[in-house]
Amino acid sequence: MGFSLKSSGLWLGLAASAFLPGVFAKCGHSKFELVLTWENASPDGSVRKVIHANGKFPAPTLEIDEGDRVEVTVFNKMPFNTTVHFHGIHQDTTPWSDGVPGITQRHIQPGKSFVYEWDANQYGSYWYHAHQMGQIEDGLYGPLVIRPKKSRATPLSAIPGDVAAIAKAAKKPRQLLIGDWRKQTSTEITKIEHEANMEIPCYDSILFNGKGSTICWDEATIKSLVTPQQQNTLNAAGGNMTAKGCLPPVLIAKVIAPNATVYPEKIPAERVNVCVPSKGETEVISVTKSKTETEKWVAIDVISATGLLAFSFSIDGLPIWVYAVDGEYIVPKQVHALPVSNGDRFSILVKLDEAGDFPIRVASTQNTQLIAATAVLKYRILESSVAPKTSGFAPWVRDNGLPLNGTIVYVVAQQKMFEAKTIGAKADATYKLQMKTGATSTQWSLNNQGFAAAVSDHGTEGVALFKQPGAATDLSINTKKNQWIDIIFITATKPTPPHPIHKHGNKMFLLGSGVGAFPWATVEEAKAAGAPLNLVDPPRRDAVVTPQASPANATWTAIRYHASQPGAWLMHCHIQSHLGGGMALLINDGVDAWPKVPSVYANYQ
Ligand SMILES: *[C@@H]1O[C@H](CO)[C@@H](O)[C@H](O)[C@H]1NC(C)=O
Ligand SMILES: *[C@@H]1O[C@H](CO)[C@@H](O)[C@H](O)[C@H]1NC(C)=O
Ligand SMILES: *[C@@H]1O[C@H](CO)[C@@H](O)[C@H](O)[C@H]1NC(C)=O
Ligand SMILES: *[C@@H]1O[C@H](CO)[C@@H](O)[C@H](O)[C@H]1NC(C)=O
Ligand SMILES: *[C@@H]1O[C@H](CO)[C@@H](O)[C@H](O)[C@H]1NC(C)=O
Ligand SMILES: [Cu+2]
Repeated sequence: MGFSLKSSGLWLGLAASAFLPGVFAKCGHSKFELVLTWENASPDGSVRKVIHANGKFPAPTLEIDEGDRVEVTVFNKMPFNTTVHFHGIHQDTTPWSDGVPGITQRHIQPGKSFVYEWDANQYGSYWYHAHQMGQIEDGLYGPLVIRPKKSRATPLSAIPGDVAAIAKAAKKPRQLLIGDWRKQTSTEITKIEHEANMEIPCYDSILFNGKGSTICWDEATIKSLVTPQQQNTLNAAGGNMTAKGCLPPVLIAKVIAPNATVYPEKIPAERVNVCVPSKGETEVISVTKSKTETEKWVAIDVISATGLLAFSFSIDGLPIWVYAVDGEYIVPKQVHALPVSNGDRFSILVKLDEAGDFPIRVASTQNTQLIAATAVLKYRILESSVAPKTSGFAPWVRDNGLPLNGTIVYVVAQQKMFEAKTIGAKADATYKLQMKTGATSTQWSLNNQGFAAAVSDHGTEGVALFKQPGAATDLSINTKKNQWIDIIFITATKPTPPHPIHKHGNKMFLLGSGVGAFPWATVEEAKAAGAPLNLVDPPRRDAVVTPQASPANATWTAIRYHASQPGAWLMHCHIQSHLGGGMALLINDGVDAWPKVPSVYANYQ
C-alpha cells in the first residue's frame, strides 16, 4: 500500500512502513497523516457523500503534548480542492500553516498533498476543519487535544470534591463534537440558495461525534416550542414554522433583504417544508466506576463544529463545572447550561453519583430553526445492585433552547481567566467595522464590502501572505508588530442575527458589547461615557459573538488584541453561509516585520 505523491516543491516519498493511515507520535514531535476521501455514508441514517479522513467521519482526534512540534500531512484524494485549518492554534512564526486558501496557502488540489507544521505552544481543547467553501458541512472536522505540560498550574482545586478523582478525569477528557447536518452536500445547498436567491438556514439533524437522527416533531409540538422572538418574526412577516421547525426562508429574506427578488419555488420541499425522519446511531459517552474509586468525575470537551446553528448545551439532571474555554483555563464556574456558538470549545467536569443514562441535550438557540437532539452520558457502577436510572431526569433547557426556571446559564462576559495576561493599556489603533447585509440574504460583509476571497479561490490575486501587503482597504487592515489593536464590530444594517466572529492567529480580549452604533472614537472614551467595557481582566476568546440587532437598535462589540505575530490572518463570521457570502476581513499583522515564507510553501502548486 506504499505510495508517494509529488507536488512541485513538496516531495513526499513515503516508505510503506511509514504510511499507515493514522497516527504516530514521537517525543517532542507529533506526526499525523490525514488521507481525505469522498465517500457514501449515512451519519443520520440517510445516505449522502461525506468527507472521510483515514476512512472515518468525523476526522480522528489529534492528540499532542504541549511543547511538541506538530506535522500534519494532508493527502487530498477527493475530487475537489481543500485546505485544513487548526482552529484556535496561534501559528506563532508559522502563518503559512494556518490553512486559509488565498490568504496563507494555495489550494491542495485533487491528488496533491500538503504538510502543515507548527509548534504546540498552547494546551487544551481545539479542533481542525476544512477552510474551503462549505466543506465543514461535508464532514471535514475533527478534535485536537493538546495535553498540558506537567508543570502547568490548573484551576481544578477550586472545584469541590475528591481532588485526585477530578484530576484523573481532567487528564483524559472525552471529546464531543457537535455538528448540524443536512441530507445534501454543501455544493448542492449553495446551488439551491443561488437559484432561489436567498439563504436557506434549515438543517435536518444534529450530530454528536458524527452520529444522530432526523427527528420530525408534529405541528402541535412545534407550535408549543415557538419562542417569543420567533413569534414576532412570524407575526411581522406572516407565516408559520415549517414541518422542519424552520422559519420560512422567504420570511427571513423579507426581513434581511426586502428588495431582493426571490424564487421560493426553486427550493425542494424536503429542504424546508417537509420533514423526512431518518434514524442513525446514538452517541454514548460511557463512564464506569470501579470498586476502588470513591468518587467519579468525567471531563468532556464540548466542541461546536456547526455550520450555522448556535445551541444550548446541558446534561439533564446534572450540573456542570466549566474549567476551560477555547482551550484556556478559567476560574471554574458551576452552571447548568452553556451557550455554544460556532467553533467554541467548553471543557467541563461533571460529578457522577447515581448510575443512569443521562440525556446530553443540545437545542438550537438560533432564531431561524427549532431543532434539538440528545446523546447519552451512560454511568455505571461496578458491582452495584442498584438498577441504573434510565428516565425521569429533569431537563435544564427546553427544546427551543430557552432555559427553564432556575437554570443557571454560563455568561461569557463574566468569564474570569485563570492565568492573568497583560492587556495593552491603550490601543495604538482603533478600527470600526461596519457589518452589513447585501442586496440578497446570501450576501454579507464584515466591513462595508463582501470579501470575494471567501467565496472564490483568490487565485489571480495570489496568496496574501506571499506578497507585501498593499494599502489598507475596506477588506483589509495593516498593523505594525506589537501594536495593540482595538476592533469595534458595529451592526450597520439591521436587523441582523448574532455573528460568531473568529479571528485567526492569536486570541482576542473581549472588552464588551452594547446597544447602539458606538458613537465614540475610542474604547476609553466609551468607557468614560459609561459603556459596559472591561479593560482590566476581560475574557480571552478565539471567537466572539456580536449580539443580534433589532430593527430599532444597532449593537456594538469591542475586542483588543496584540499584533505580536506578523502574517496574514483572516477574521470572519464562522457561520459557513456568511463566510461564503463575504463576511470576512484580512488582517495583515506586523507589516514592518513581514515574514519570509519558506520556499516549500511559497512555491507550492
Ligand atoms: C483549485 O485550486 C487551483 C489552484 O489554486 C485553482 O486554480 C482552482 O481554481 C481551484 N478550483 C476551485 C474550484 O476552486
Ligand atoms: C398558519 O397556521 C394556521 C393554523 O395553525 C393557519 O390558520 C394560517 O393560515 C397559517 N398561516 C400561513 C401564512 O400559512
Ligand atoms: C428597498 O427599496 C425601497 C424603494 O426603492 C427603498 O426605499 C428602500 O431603502 C430599499 N431597502 C433596502 C433595504 O434596500
Ligand atoms: C420561577 O421560580 C421562582 C422561585 O422558585 C418562582 O417565584 C416563579 O414563580 C417561577 N416562575 C415560573 C415562570 O415558573
Ligand atoms: C432601542 O432604541 C430605542 C429607540 O431609539 C430606545 O428607546 C431603546 O431604549 C433602545 N433599546 C435599548 C435596549 O437600548
Ligand atoms: Cu475557523
